[in-house]
Amino acid sequence: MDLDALTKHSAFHAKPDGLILQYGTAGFRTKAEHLDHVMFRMGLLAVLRSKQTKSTIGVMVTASHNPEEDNGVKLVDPLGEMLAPSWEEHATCLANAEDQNLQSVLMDISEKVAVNLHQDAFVVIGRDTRPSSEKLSQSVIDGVTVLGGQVHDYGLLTTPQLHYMVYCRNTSGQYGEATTEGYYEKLSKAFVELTGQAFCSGDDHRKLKVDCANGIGALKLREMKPYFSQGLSVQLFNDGSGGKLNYFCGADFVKTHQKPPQGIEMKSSERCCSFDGDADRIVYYYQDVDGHFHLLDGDKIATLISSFLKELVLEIGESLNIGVVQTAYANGSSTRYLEEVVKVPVYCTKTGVKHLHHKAQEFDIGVYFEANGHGTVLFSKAAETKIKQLAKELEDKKSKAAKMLENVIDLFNQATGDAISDMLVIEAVLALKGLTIQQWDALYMDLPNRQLKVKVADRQVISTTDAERQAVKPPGLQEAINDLVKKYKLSRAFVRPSGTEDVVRVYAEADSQESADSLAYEVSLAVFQLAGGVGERPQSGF
Ligand code: NG1
Ligand code: ZN
Repeated sequence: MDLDALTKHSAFHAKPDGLILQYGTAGFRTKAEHLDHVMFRMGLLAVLRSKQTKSTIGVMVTASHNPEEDNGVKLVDPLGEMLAPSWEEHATCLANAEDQNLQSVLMDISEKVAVNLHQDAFVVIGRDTRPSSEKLSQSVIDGVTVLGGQVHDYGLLTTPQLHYMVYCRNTSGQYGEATTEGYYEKLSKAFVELTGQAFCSGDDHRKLKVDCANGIGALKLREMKPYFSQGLSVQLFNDGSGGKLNYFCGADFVKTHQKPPQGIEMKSSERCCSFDGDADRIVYYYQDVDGHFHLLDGDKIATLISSFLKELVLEIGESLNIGVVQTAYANGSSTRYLEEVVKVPVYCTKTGVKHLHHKAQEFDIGVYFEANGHGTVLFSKAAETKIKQLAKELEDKKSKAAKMLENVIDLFNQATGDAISDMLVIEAVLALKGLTIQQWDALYMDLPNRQLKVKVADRQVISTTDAERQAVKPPGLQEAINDLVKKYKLSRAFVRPSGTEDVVRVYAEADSQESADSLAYEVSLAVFQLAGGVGERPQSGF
């Protein structure tokens, strides 16, 4: 380790006084102007992680659905997964070290994780379209090179594309070719093959309007369009040519406000979807003939996909177990439908895809989706081998179903949730089953719900248990929530500190929108009073 070079370069990436950040559900995330030192240091950390795992590590510069002024960074582990939890602590320590202690903190971490400093290191980098992303990714590169690591800068990529690149590189190309063309070809080939089995019911079925949140999704989907044009025609909106990133558009806006994005022309019954700012989330929606807006979120997606997979598994007659993983934000109706109608076991984990991903790995086929539209399907190696073997057998119903499953395996980004890959799977399933978006929507009725945010002095005063469904601290809060919930029918509510914003999130659902709104408001007040609310008291009426 060239310590002189480290000292010299870290001086160019000085840490602002008093700034403390935490590696949260999606890495570090805050105002872009505060992140330069964090980027440099994450470059350093990526080198250590690469040396320790003897693998390529990814660094993604993005703040997903946050406003354009924000930015963020996260590390991607060898198989495309989120950074291991013990390393999140090292990331937090390194990011918060005072400049004069940087060297010693770095040495401490190297010792703790027993890194062989002579091992080679390789780091790949991607970034979203934020104005601050290019400069910040240069700071990551600076961090990697100062520790002697090699870098490949992919430049503009969606978050899931970077996960894909990392996975490909660490499996010697077995998973796919580590280029954007490799990604486009792999997914498109599987999509065209799969939809080729569908009974063609008119052109309209194969048209989709996509709100790209004025983000990276627009660039990449535009590049990819020609590869799958045989099976689907997409029309791009909020493609970044005019509007601001995530501003009144994108999956997060549509999900939280439960209304259409600006900048998209929706005719009645047309199928539309929205990506978020880094294209790892997707939600669908349409307007009915009476002008009412209908949202099909991650729960509806999980339901559609699980039913489809269950049918195929029954068809091939193998005992492959399917499990669905959700979080506390999943609509109660979706959980009921999955358990009672689709008849698949459903599990609840803490918020943050790393938790869902981890749980989903326990099944032959693990379907996981957050209600906000972030998710994918994982196939175990054993299931994949079995399916591929069956697909090779002579033409019969069984091998046909196995071939379709094989396409589905190729279509899902096995490393992480991916808006583009999820979109193609959903489009294929709708085409194969001949379903309109209304029919899909009618599988079950969402319980009315409301999500709110409360500002408190220190959101860590709230701690939770039971996959975040119960607050254990501060004292009295859970009792207060229990009493409020009792006042409403079919009701449920919970609170948790956000991992990406300085707020406490409140969720409530009940038998009517008025009840869900009023319950969410009352729970917000309880949080404000019992957990040190700051600023304006929560207001009723939305
Ligand atoms: P936080 O801010 O911890 O609630 C949000 C989402 C997560 C996840 C992360 C990462 C909700 C309620 N929370 O986390 O599901 O997607 O951002 O982007 O949607
Ligand atoms: Zn995202």
